[in-house]
Amino acid sequence: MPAYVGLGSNLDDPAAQLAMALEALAALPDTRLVALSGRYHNPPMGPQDQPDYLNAVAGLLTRLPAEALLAALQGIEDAQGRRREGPRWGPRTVDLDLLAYGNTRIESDALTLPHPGICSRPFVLVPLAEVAPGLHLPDGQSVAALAAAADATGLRREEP
Ligand code: A4P
Ligand code: MG
Repeated sequence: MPAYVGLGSNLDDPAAQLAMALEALAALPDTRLVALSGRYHNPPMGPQDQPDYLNAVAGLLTRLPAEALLAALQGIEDAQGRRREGPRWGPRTVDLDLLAYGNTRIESDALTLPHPGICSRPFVLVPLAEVAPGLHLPDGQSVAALAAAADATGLRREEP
């Protein structure tokens, strides 16, 4: 199954946090890391009294079920010292969001697919369109079109 993971960090050397998370993604069982966007510096969404974020999107091919993949992502967050207390949208060492898992739609307590933030977040749309320009969300929206219409003024791209 093709799956897309959004990575974000704004604490404890974000570039190193993203690199570590990518290594862990590449090492997941029954999973291959097949695509990686550039890294984007951008100002925080949510509380403004926190450092800027570094965001990227990874493309996976996986045989893990969606729930198991989410659990694995949370395991990587925990291994990198992610603390779950603190304000909503507060700073974090690493945040791994499962953006899309094939064409699957899920709405359970633990997992919403596609991730509800995709359409409103330029720091997700722009790197996602980079790795998956032909992707359509289950409702038919084109990720490339959404990215082209997004306000990307705050995004500054670095090579992967
Ligand atoms: N969950 C449900 N569906 C999913 C999914 N598709 N992927 C549940 C990941 N998690 C999913 O997540 C809270 C719960 O969501 C989990 O228990 C999981 O079962 P979390 O990562 O523990 O909490 P969170 O990340 O603090 O909450 P939230 O509301 O998901 O925050 P976001 O949306 O991740 O936003 N600004 C910039 N510039 N860049 C960023 O990356 N990120 C955030 C966090 C805030 N501001 C940012 C950025
Ligand atoms: Mg999250």
